[in-house]
Amino acid sequence: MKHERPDIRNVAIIAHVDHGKTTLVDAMLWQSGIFRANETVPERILDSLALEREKGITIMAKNMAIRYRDVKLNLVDTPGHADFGGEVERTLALVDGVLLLVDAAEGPLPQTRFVLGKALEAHLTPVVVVNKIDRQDARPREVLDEIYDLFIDLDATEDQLDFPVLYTDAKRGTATEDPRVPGRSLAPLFETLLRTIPPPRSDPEAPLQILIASLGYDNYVGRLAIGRIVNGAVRPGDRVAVIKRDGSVEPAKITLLYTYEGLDRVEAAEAAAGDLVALAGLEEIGIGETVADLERPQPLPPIRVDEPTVAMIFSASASPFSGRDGQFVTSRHLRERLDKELLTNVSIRVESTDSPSASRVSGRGELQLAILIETIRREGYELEVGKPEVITKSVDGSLLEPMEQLTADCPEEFIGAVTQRVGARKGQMLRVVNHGTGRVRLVFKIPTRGLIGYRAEFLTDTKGTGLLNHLFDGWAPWQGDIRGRATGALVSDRDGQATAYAIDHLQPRGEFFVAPGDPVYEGMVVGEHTRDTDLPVNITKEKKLTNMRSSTADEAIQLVPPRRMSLEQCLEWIREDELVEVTPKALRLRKREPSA
Ligand SMILES: Nc1nc2c(ncn2[C@@H]2O[C@H](COP(=O)(O)OP(=O)(O)OP(=O)(O)O)[C@@H](O)[C@H]2O)c(=O)[nH]1
Ligand SMILES: [Mg+2]
Repeated sequence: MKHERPDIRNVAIIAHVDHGKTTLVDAMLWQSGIFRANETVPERILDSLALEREKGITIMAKNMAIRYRDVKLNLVDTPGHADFGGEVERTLALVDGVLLLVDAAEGPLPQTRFVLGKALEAHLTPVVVVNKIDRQDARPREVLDEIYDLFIDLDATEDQLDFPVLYTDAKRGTATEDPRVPGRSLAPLFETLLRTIPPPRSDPEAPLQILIASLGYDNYVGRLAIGRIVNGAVRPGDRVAVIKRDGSVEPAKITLLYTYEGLDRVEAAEAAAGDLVALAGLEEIGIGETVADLERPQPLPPIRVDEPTVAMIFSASASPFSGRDGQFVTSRHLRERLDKELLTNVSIRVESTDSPSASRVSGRGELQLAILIETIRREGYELEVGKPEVITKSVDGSLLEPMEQLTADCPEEFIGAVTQRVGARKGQMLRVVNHGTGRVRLVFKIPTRGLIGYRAEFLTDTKGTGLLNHLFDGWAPWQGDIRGRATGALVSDRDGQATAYAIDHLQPRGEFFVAPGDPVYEGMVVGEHTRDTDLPVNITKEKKLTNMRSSTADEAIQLVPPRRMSLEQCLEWIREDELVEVTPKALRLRKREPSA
């Protein structure tokens, strides 16, 4: 007989990017009464990392707990961007059900498919929420049909197809069972979750087993292992066994035990099967490992996470400017930082290379790697990174490369431009969906390689009005050559400072990335050439001052403002023989060999 915990529900909130998960969690927190009425609470409070706030996206999954009637609802908010899919996969190991959120206008998108597929595979109970019903272009009925189609396409069982549906306006915090009747609060959602999501069940005879799904850090108590008690119970002070991924078993002691209340972690005297907990004292534990009974240690099935598809070489900076801005600049610093990342980030890999100063870092996409670079840069590191490349594998003697399903949403008038560009990148159109709103959705199958650098082109081609989404779609034989950037680089031929005079004279040659006064060095890429070859330039040339008048004329030069690229744009722009130099203060591009 299984033992049930009617006082607990464990639910993950999953969706495509920007469909409103974190906003809905805000409203759920408010209505559960954890904030005082006059308290000032930032919007999307769970997006607490600096980069999450800046980019307006969730990067890491986060736990919280709210009380509704007599039930504790452990909720996990997950990221919707495909590059952070690993966060969703590890989260699903903690819960018994999912709240699948879908935008009432956009409908299911690639990541909706990915997260729902994972949830159905794990036999989790779904509750469907159609969000943003306040949107002018909301089409809730059609979207619900699309959701049914998606469930069927993913081979959902009869039980799973029997999901309840709610319509929400997460911004106002309302839910309703009928889209024609406006909701007044989230009560219908809370009631549905309590009724539908099964309470955690455990085997009362089984020894202690806790599955660790993430790691945290507390300044006072050190490493925290966060996971779900699958069987048994724990108290602080308990002696336990840690079962490592390789099967080895090590004794350990739990020094402190926490459960979740609202957004806080609170110390607990005991916790039992079904609850989500954080444990201190287990210094050596990793994600996917089991905390078990000391006398009868039995491992739980490991957490499965999809393989990385994109890799980049990270090296200690070899730039002439190395050490000017950063606190951590050596290859040892960098390697230690990357090793630390491996402890908490389940979906990246770090490998050594032939060069002692370089590591090969792989992940789910350019954005995931760019976020990692941006994070360590802000911690004071300097490094340089090469062009993102796809991970290939060889099966029975043939070379395979990762493929993606690409969804492009744009106004009808751009279909031609988009199709042509995707075609050149070896994309094949699978279908066109026209909702009759003037916008269309084009679905392609394309090598992951063809996507590198495509986002910028797509935004230009659609005059900034397009939406691009992609999802890993398996492996296929190598699709042949794809042409990269069509332009060469303008390369500084000496060290010095860029001058207005030089830039003014060189302007017809291309577009510059630097402004007068910027320090430059030999081999640094200072602009994009209009032709496909690289061009060495002297960007430091000063006008000979013959008299007062010419020097004032110099100041009157009208320069085109430089193109300042973000880290992601730099990564998309570079070729194989170029690098992005990253410091806490600057991003520079350079040739691998100064005078190539
Ligand atoms: N009109 C309207 N806008 C909403 C609603 N819910 C969320 N939004 C907006 O949608 C945007 C994205 O919301 P988030 O809550 O960050 O979405 P998310 O699903 O958490 O995004 P990721 O975590 O990055 O995948 C924000 O600008 C919200 O204000 C809604 O019900 N109606
Ligand atoms: Mg979010």
